[in-house]
Amino acid sequence: MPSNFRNTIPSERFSAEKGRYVLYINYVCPWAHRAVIVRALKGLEDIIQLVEVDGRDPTHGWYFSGYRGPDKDPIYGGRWLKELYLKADPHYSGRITIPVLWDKKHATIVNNESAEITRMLCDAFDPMLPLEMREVQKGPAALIPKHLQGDIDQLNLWVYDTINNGVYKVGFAASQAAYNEHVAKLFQSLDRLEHHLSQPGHHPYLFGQHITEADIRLYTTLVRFDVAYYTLFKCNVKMIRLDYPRLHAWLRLLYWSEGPEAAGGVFKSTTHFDVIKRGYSSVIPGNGVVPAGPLPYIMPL
Ligand SMILES: N[C@@H](CCC(=O)N[C@@H](CS)C(=O)NCC(=O)O)C(=O)O
Repeated sequence: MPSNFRNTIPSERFSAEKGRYVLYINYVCPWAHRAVIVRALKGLEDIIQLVEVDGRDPTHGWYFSGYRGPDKDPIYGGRWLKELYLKADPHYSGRITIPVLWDKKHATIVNNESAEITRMLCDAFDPMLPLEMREVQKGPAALIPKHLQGDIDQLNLWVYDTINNGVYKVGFAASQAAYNEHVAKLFQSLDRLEHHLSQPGHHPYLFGQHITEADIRLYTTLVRFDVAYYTLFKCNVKMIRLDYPRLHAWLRLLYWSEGPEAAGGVFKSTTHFDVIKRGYSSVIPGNGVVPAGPLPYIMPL
């Protein structure tokens, strides 16, 4: 029975401590990208170590390639991410996925579910941050303001099912019928978001004047849409840049933002288009040739 690494910080076993945890990520991955953005927006760079796992082998999974990121695990010296999973649970037989939030103290995985890691990072380390960085202190500018939590959760739910995960259901559909079903749901949801952004209190960001967790979760999928999912995952009914003016404006606002709301430009600095294009080209059956366009990868503001 595969383990589930679904622990929480803070908890009795996993207290919030500086220098204790490591976030293993890859820049192709939209799930890892969420956690990377929240870590930066919350100013957790000195509190949680970030390690890039660049290589992916079809048989053994993620490894430290040395091409991007280190050529071995900086904590234990291993070559494969799998080694960390097996250290955490010698009987582990599930998928070896990123992101991984690792605890150096107990030498184990705290959590490997991006939605939970992302949510945790929003406030778990707040007691060690300056007052103005804490969720409670930020009120309406918090990543998950109290009064919006229900709305954010609700939006996250259908965005996850039909968009974040939806693009994968389309891209890996095993039959025409499955493809037809999921591609229809994907574009219905994008249409719904386009409408959402036209409603009062729902722009420039999804819930008004401030970036919330919902924006971050949607961003990591939509910034990959035109450059990867449109061609490589056959999500090609419409393009964000050509067919969704409000979503396109929202996407560019986040990408190009260099103000304090984006921690000086974290959306842009963590979006590596070449890595994304090469990564998705290699997971789709074929010869790995990377498509040239669309150019530019993201339009100016
Ligand atoms: N539910 C997981 C999914 C993470 C996930 O699927 N990550 C991909 C990279 S984008 C992965 O590591 N795949 C490796 C595999 O499935 O073998 C999460 O959101 O954290």
